[in-house]
Amino acid sequence: MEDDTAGTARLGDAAADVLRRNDLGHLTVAAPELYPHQWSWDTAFIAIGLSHLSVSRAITEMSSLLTAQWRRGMIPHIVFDTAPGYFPGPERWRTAVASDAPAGVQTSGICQPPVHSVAVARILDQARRRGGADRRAAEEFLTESLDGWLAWHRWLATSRDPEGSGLVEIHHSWESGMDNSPRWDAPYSRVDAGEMEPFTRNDTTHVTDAAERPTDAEYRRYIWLVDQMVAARYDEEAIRRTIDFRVADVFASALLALSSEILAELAAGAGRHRDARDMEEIAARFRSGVIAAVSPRSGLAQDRDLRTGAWLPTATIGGFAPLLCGGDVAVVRRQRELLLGPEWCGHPDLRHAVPPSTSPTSPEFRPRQYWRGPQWPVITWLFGWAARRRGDEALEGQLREESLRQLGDLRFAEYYEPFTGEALGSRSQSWTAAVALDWLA
Ligand code: 9WN
Repeated sequence: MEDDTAGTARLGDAAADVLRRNDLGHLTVAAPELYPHQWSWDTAFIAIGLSHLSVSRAITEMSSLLTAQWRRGMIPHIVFDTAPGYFPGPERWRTAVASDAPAGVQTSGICQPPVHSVAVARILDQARRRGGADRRAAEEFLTESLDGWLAWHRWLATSRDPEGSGLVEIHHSWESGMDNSPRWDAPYSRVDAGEMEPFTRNDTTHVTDAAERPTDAEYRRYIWLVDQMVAARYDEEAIRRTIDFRVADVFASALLALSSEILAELAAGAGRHRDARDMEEIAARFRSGVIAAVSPRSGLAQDRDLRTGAWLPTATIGGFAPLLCGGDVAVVRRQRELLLGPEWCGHPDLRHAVPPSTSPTSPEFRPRQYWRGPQWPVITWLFGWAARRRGDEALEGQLREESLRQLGDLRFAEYYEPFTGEALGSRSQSWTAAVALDWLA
């Protein structure tokens, strides 16, 4: 990016323009063609970006996601709008078979990582800074929506960790938000997709090169798991008994710890002290779960295949979960060094020194393929934001500067080739534009 005011203004204007173009009024689509619906964790990042343009529009974004909350507390990973063309759509998810799906709105039947309270807190900060009607609206929104966010966290802490391990169990890699990351290769190698209703993918038609997306073999397994959840009528216990993919996700666990800590602060600020204590307990349990998953050898946190009990040591960005939730000073210090070192951001061939999704030194690294190597601006932002919260302004500053240089191409790509800096996946991706706006604020 040009290091001047004009360049900054141009980036801010272009980012705001992406969000305006992707705005359907009540929700912002994750991307114009590839993802024409509302996604759960995208919504949180998008609302953070929107809060710099309009506090009330940011609130609408979060509220419309909450109207799709399932009755036991789950926030679904997709809320479908009417646009055709995304597969799997509501007809494959068939959530009407579930006993707790919401009425009057069509959703998928799984969840995504809980980053929503980060957005609620950010909206509130912005609104308090602006004062007046914005402040009143954001405080009212917090009061009205708090029970929804609390129910979401409680659902994750019980339904997705019934034994109190401190790690969130997922039943599909879509729930991790990092769909084809090599994190999931070993558990997927044990998913044997059998006879199934035929389907046609649409995603590969919306990218320049289909090889930037997951493979057909991966998609068969993705849809196989969807069909298995439908057969279990989305009953969590039945799913645990029957599904071919059960993994403890260390990155989602760190986000649950971090977000619960924030939700505790929000609840305490609203005078809800018992709820605040509950959230602090959840934060402590999942923080410990994440720290216990750190490999002393690699220094990275590991996911765990719950069907075999095996830890999953692949060197992906998911391993830096402790940098999000903290919990052990020595672990965090070692991870910070690792992140900036030659296997990650300090790799000499990187165009921009931001975290690749898989270490370029790992045998599983693929520089152009989705979560197998490319850099995702939203993930860079997340690490920057968590660093700042921890008081590590130096790390945040470095990630911010490099990320802004990457985003200076004004493509707002979903992900970037780490060596060439080429934009990959979708363009005009909403959450990429949103994090640009937040970096600039
Ligand atoms: C499946 C919307 C979503 C992100 C995910 C990203 C990708 C969907 C897909 O797009 O996943 O949920 O169809 O590939 O992996 O993190 O939320 O941007």
